[in-house]
Amino acid sequence: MANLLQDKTVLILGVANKWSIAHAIAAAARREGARVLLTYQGERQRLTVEELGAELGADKVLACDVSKDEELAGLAQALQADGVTLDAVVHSIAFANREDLSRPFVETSRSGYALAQDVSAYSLVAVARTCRPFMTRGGSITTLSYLGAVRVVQNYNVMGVAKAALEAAVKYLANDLGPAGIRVNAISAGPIKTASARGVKDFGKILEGMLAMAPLRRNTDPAEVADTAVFLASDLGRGVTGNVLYVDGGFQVMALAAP
Ligand code: 1JT
Repeated sequence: MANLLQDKTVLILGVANKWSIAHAIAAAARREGARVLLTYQGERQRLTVEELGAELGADKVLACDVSKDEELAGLAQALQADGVTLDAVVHSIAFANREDLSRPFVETSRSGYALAQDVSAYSLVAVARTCRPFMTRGGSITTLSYLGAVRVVQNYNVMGVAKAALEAAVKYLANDLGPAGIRVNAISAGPIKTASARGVKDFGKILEGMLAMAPLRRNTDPAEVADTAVFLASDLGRGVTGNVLYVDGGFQVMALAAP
């Protein structure tokens, strides 16, 4: 492609392994000539992300558990110390307790609800606030969502409610940061077999249903989600903010599948 991110620095949060959507986004950003910074969650993940970062040609790998204010402050300190200016930030982070993605939604505990909201939705607000001082040329913040935010998808449950909050946060952040030239958007990806999804009950059936119903008749490839993230991070996306872009083979428009 055409060096769409030449001379840009992109911070990517959420690389956990090579199946992570964030990993595909990092690879696409590098392909387009970006300088890439990665973060990892906790010491347990450090070596893995450092190795992936080296393979990807990432410039830096920084600590940041988004559920801890001290770690967000630490990230800011590290960016400050390196004199970094950020052009784009990708937030590809979510968490919920396994049992909350299988039991009926009505059974969700207060603590399970709060955890999903904190890690999956509030963290975008905290990351935006942390990164804003480094986005002095303006830029782009992109997060990842899923259709369960706006429709009932069996078992998505507490994550659906967290993604609904995330998509609303995208709009409020777009309004706050727009005057500084910072755009905020979400990509609503079709279901992808990441490590997080692997443990989900009946995930294979979700992928099969997608294959049968989506206009493109195939599952979502992390690389096509990554290319949309590149578009949003690049100057090509300069007029797009406060939006949710569906990268799902068109699944979202369907009501019933063709016979
Ligand atoms: C999390 C998990 C966030 C799985 C996720 C997720 N966002 C999308 N998926 C995949 C998925 C999961 C379910 C689903 C459809 C897609 C795992 C735990 C951490 C947060 O249900 C139809 C349950």
